[in-house]
Amino acid sequence: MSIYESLLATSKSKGAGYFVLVDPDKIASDKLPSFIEQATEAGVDAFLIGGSLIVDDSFEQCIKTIKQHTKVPAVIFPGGVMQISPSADAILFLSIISGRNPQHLIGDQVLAAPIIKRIGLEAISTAYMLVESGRTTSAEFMSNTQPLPRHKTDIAVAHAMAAEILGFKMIYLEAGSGAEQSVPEEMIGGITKYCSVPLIVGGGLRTPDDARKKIQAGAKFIVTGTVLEKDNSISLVKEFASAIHNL
Ligand code: 1GP
Repeated sequence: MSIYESLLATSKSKGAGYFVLVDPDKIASDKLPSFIEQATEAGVDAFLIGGSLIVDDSFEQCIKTIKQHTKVPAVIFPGGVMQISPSADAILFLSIISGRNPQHLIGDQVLAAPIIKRIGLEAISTAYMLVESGRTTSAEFMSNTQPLPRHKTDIAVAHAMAAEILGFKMIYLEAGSGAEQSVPEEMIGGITKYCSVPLIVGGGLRTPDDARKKIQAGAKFIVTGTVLEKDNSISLVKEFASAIHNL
């Protein structure tokens, strides 16, 4: 079974899936092993690894450490073409379809594809849709794209329809890491009403109740990152996992 199929099966059996984002720049390497082990025990369904800016060479080591300490899939969520590794289980092969920057629509993908094919890494084609979230996020600034207006559900739905017709396997509806406001439930509901592509929702989720609302609106996977970075709080991971699973 592919990682993609196993993630879908997990989401189906648990009601929704819980992904924890690990930014190698934001967790101390000596804290990573115990965080991964405890988060696995708390019920995390996959670890996403990546960041808009990775300023040291910790990326490869971070994936290796994660693989040593859990059987839960380690999936690259690349902030750029340098973030590809044979040590991971899969990569979200992203195209920023909310923007009109050709580099992020197809340019980076052309650079990355031969590497991914050569190393035999499972690529999960993912339509990445950035949504306006109150202030400029790193993803918005670094991708040099304009996010979708947060109150224009019809525009977001049309983008998601295009993603479905183009054959993307996932849609990642993203407010941006540390976003002031998370993605509106109305937008999630609009997209899932018209599109059957599994929806990942992340950015600015601070409480288990925030996550619960996104699932009730139709999200199949939830991502948290920033909220866990302060003290790598395992009790909070547990609370998120129980809010997300079996609603
Ligand atoms: C960012 O969606 C992820 O790409 C997670 O966002 O860091 O705000 O949880 P947070």
